[in-house]
Amino acid sequence: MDYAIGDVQGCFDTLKQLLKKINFNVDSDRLFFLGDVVNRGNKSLETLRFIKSLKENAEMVLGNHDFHLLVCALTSHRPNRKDTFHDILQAPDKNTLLDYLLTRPLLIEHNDVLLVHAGIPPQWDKTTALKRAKQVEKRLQDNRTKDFLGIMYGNEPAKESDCSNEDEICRYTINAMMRIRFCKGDGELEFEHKLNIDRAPIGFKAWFEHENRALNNTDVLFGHWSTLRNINTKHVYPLDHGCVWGEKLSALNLANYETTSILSVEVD
Ligand SMILES: [Mn+2]
Repeated sequence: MDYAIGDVQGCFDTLKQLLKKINFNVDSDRLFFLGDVVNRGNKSLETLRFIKSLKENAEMVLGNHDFHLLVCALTSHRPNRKDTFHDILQAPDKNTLLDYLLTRPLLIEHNDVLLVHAGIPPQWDKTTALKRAKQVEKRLQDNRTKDFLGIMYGNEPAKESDCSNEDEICRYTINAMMRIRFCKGDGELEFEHKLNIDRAPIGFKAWFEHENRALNNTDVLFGHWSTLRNINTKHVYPLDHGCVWGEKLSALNLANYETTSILSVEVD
């Protein structure tokens, strides 16, 4: 069986319980993690080591927290007070773990389903989304990764049409795929608000609510937005169920779309 799993955020004990509940078999099952596998929770190191150890039986897309770890580990950018990935930064196998993250995709196409951490802006069809993701993946893997990571933070350009060079297109792509919640119909991003979906800033909607979305008929599985529940948009599956906030961690069976959830077992 193949499963998509929402944001683990270092909640390794809850992940183990969830895998027990779905009878995860390392020889026959595959796990697709929707990003943010590290940070905020207590066991980022164990979580990342475990996912890497599954080799071809696990895949993951990069989330904003995974990306933040890379930026803090490989540039002069310092972690902030809320970050809990110091265990990885001090680990003897730090470099192999970082290399593992650097070679992860931003977007996975699995059968006809797309898996991404935050979302896909409305103006992108599948070909464009895959092309943009590839552009960033290539830069993360070339020999100037550190320079690249050093200039990828920032909310601008908010609009794809305002991008004037490849670096700006990559920054827009990273912001869109790893951080998007609200945007305009043309894909203009908005990062001031982390509000619930019913309180979109004026002129903006959740990225999947735009009627002109190019991917309206493609199943998209994503994490990142932990307050989303039971939304009415077809083909859109939010799977961050708030594990790190004491709520649930969920696995979606990709064969039948049944969701298995477990309440967080993390202790502060
Ligand atoms: Mn996230």
